Amino acid sequence: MEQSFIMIKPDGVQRGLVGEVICRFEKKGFHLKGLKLMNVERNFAEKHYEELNTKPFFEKLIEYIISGPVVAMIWEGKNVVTTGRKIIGATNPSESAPGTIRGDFAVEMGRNVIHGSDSVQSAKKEIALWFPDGPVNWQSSISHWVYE
Ligand code: DAT
Ligand code: MG
Repeated sequence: MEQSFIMIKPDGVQRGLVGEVICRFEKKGFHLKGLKLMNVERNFAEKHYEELNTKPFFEKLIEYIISGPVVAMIWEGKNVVTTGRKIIGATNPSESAPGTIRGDFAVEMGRNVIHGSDSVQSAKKEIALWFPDGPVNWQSSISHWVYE
């Protein structure tokens, strides 16, 4: 089953949005397969965002990600990568639709509350980086009420 790496950024943690974010993924029918609250080191944040390291906003982005604890999660379910990005909303909160996490809770690109993997391939890479021991092995006992 497909998995995505979802991270609540420091602003989301500070603003008390952890429960709200988890609630949206849970209620959708996705299953939580990994969860931890952690402070990330600069090197680690740079590795996570290595594809953006030539962008002019890179340094600001790293400072933001290391400015407080983040909640790192693995979510599992059918099309969770694409659907997770829809739940999260567009990168720039001024363009994120109402009803999305960024559309409902964010104003600025540099304070956009949450990260979600942009492809199955990057999800695999990000999960390996953030969860070197892999996901927690469990199966939801109500899966047959979500999946036909
Ligand atoms: P996303 O987080 O939607 O996957 P991304 O991977 O392109 O977006 O960029 C990572 C983060 O970097 C994004 O959440 C906010 C920030 N960012 C992206 N583009 C930016 C820009 N043009 N100016 C400032 N910050 C930007
Ligand atoms: Mg991205």
